[in-house]
Amino acid sequence: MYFHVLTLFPEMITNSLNMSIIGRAVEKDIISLEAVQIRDYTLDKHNKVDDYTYGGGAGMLMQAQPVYDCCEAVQKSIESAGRKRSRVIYVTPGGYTFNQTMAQEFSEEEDLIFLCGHYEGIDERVLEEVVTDYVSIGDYVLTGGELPAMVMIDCISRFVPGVLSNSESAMTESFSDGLLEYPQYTRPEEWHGKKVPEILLSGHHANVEKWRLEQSLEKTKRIRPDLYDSYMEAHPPVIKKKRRKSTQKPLANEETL
Ligand code: 6GU
Repeated sequence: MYFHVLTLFPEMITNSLNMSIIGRAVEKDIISLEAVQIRDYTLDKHNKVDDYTYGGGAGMLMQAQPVYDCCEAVQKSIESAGRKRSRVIYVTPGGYTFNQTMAQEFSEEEDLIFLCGHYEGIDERVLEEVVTDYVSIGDYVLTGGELPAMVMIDCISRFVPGVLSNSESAMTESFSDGLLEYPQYTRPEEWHGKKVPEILLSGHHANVEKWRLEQSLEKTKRIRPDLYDSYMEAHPPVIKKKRRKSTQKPLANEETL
């Protein structure tokens, strides 16, 4: 999978996503990460990429021309490599909120272009022409789109085959089944006077699984009642009815029927 990040601060991208699991995937050529300097595409003789907003108001806006030419150059390079034009994600607090389902959907693309704004944003006219998806990472405001782009690239990459090792994929993680993760422990058995829950030392696999599910349910109900309600809707509790033999004494209220 090919990620392209259009930004005024390419080092933010290249200096951060070169480590750990994502760094390993880049080394192994499972994903490729290219940061493109938007400023390199300005036709302004002073290399300017921003200007005041029409109608007034604080702050500067990124101009249409460098953003458009930068994005078109990347699209052309994708097409000349024999791949189809890419979706373009504008990283903005004014977009749809990113989630695990969107990450999975994006991971099925061969290329993704992330457009990172700075200053007060980007001229609306170029957004209308190049952007296919408007995506935010949550209800708070950051100074630029680079961190959100990195968050999304990290999350999307986890769905790309070969990025996670078997043990990394097998890990039961928060959101993978709609519940928050249960607590986990490693050696030593006692630390700061705190003991590892007895059941985890029992070797009784079924009881361990039952305990973990209970822990997940309790934690989700407390911290994320919204997720808990969705989970319960999708997994209604199974009520085992006791089958009553016809020879048994009728129920108290049955005689009145
Ligand atoms: Cl995608 N961009 C910026 N600048 N701030 C944000 C955001 C995006 N998502 C949440 N806050």
